Amino acid sequence: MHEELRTVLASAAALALSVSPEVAAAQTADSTHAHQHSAAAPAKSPVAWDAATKTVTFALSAGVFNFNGYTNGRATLVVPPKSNVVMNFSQDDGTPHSAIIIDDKDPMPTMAEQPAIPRAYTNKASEGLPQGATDVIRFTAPDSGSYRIFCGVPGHGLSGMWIRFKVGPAAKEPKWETQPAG
Ligand SMILES: [Cu+2]
Repeated sequence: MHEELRTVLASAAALALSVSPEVAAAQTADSTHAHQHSAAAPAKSPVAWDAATKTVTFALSAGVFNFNGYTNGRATLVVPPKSNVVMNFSQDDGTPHSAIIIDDKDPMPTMAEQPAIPRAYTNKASEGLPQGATDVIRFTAPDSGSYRIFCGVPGHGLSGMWIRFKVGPAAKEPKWETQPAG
């Protein structure tokens, strides 16, 4: 091996060594912080209600194969009949994810098919949106019904990436109900 090449390789290796531990430490610090934050401050409600316009605004975050930290139907968004639903979707995970409203029934589909409510899905419902992407889902709630907010990327919903969406015939305002993982 030429001496010059050897030197270049050695400094490349040194650079890699000098950078990686910092990056690793930063990532560890970030994830530690995120865990402490969610443990210390149980999520404030992601739902807001404007009674004058009957509008439900819901912050829907795609996490690591979960929505707002919940999987397998352990969180439910309940909305009043005929309310205007605005879901602000944010894709906060490194794996592509999407959201689509499907019927509350088993067996679930493998991936996104037709939404159970017209227009109730994100862009790229089957392919998934990349990390950092946002989308707004807008639709009018029906009179009643039980649904699931499901990730349409193949296999994600079946692996647990879904929560519940219900139209409560007697609901006067939206509610966000959660249960512990188990
Ligand atoms: Cu997904």
